[in-house]
Amino acid sequence: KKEKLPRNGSGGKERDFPDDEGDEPYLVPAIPEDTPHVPYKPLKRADDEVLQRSRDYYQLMANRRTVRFFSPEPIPEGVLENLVKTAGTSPSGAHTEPWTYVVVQNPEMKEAIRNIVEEEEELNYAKRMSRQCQDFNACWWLLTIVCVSHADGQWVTDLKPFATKPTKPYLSEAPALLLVFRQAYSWRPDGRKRMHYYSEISVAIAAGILLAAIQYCGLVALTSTPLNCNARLRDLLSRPSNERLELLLPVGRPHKEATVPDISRKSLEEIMIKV
Ligand code: IYR
Repeated sequence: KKEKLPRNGSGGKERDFPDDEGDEPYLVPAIPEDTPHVPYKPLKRADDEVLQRSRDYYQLMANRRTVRFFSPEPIPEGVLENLVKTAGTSPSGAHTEPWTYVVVQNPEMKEAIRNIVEEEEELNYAKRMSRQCQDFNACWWLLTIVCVSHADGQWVTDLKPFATKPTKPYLSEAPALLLVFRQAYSWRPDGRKRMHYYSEISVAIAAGILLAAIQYCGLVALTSTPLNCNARLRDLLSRPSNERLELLLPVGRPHKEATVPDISRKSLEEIMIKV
């Protein structure tokens, strides 16, 4: 069999749509074609109740904040399971459910994750997010001659109000870490590759539902997307090569002295346009 080349000129980069297996001798959907369609009759709510619930839910979500200081108090039994089940209700391309949620509560494993993330973040802050790296992309030849310093770039500067640092005590202090992996594809029972259409947006929606569930039950999280940690964390957690770490959420209760930056959100007028 001839080796397949990327067909859309993407140079083999990851895309939303995987190559189909067009030269397979037969095409059978991954979910049976004769899947019955059944009535869906959720509870019908009156208009005023719909309005009240939309207000209440907005209030609940408006109180969500990204928290960087955690209390070590344990999470009640069963909560993490319910949160993951809720994230698993998310819609996904062709119902492929392209996610794996790794829940870490073991202190040694949290520490091992922290070590990897801190090591990479040292490099991120000093190099990957720094001026040297940003300018290097634009003008590598000049920089290699005149500049070897690690001056702060725009990225590091833009993060200053949030007081983020390469050291991440919350990774060992929070009672649980929830790592969201995206499956770029999977395998069917017959051994063929199963396409995961729109896996990126599917996992992003699931992450939003997960954050909302965490807020609803009264816990807090830190939405973090560690840069350049994928391969090492995937290996540490024994995840397969079709999976990619998209999100690392420390989850728990805020430390009693936790603070958050005093920032506000855009107004409705700024984010909504009615046509
Ligand atoms: N991942 C780094 C840097 C960072 C980047 C963004 I964009 C943030 O909103 C926050 C942090 C860190 O976790 O420190």
